[in-house]
Amino acid sequence: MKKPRYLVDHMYTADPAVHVFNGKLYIYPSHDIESGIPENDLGDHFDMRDYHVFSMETIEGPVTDHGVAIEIKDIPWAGRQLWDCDVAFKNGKYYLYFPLKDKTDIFRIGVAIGDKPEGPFIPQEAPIKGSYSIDPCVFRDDDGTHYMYFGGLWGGQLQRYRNNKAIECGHEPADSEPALPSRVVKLSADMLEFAEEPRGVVLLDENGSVITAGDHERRFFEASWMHKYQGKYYFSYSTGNTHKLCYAVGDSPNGPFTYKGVILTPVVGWTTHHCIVEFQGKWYLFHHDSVPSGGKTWLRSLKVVELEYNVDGSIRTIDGGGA
Ligand code: FUB
Repeated sequence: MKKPRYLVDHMYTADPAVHVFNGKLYIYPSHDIESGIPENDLGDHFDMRDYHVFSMETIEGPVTDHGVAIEIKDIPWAGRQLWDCDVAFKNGKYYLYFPLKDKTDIFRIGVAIGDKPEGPFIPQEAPIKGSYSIDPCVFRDDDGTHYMYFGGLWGGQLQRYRNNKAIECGHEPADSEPALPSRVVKLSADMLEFAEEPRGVVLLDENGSVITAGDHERRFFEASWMHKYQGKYYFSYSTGNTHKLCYAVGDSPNGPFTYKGVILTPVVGWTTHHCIVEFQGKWYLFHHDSVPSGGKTWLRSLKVVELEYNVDGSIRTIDGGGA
């Protein structure tokens, strides 16, 4: 598959997290809707209220919509805005991790449990203790340990935290200071808690220096994803206001990671978001753009394209088709 393929045309879908469960691909996207809320830098226009789960038996074959897996009205602590989610499997249960603003308009990360990959998922009474910000991605390492990567700037509220504590007045560091990092944390054995304090995901440049806040072409913004290729850990993310998907490689799930390049150049639409998954012997990049909605940034559509590596393990850059 060399040309990107749109996956869903009966609703708007974004922020894919994709896993292989029981030999099939299961897609966990955000469900974009027309909320009527004007676009702003806080992302109020992304006012999503439920998640649908999709599956595919082959990459070229039909995409099945399994319907609503969980709704905001069923989440006891809900305020508003169900953003990018992810799902992990352990001991016969599926765990859906989702960011949602609580009743005080602070993003927290919740967890809901299901018996099947397509749900339904039953939410816990309260968000994960110590959780904040958005875009959880859960990665299972070969030893069975699960790690969550999370965080996002601006509307994702990451600039409101230092050392896992809320600060009085959220702000980004000065341009010459280290950029605010994504976070990584080991999950507890029951998958419902953080097993430790989240740590910063350190991104280094080619000289071993920490990427700075002013380096908007390379610094982390949101949309963390982790995959392992040939024994190396590939941390990938969006640069937000420069609209790229980039990656950095390391030897441990906790990092540090050395910046390696661009996976996807900008797409049509402000946000870019992705996941990388191996299926039936090939690697794929799932992502989104706003072409089908005529460029409306809050109405996005899922796509998939094959991802290719060079022999040295670097990823071949894909053209996103945007500006
Ligand atoms: O879908 C809302 C937000 O837009 C996501 O959480 C971000 O990653 C961006 O795609």
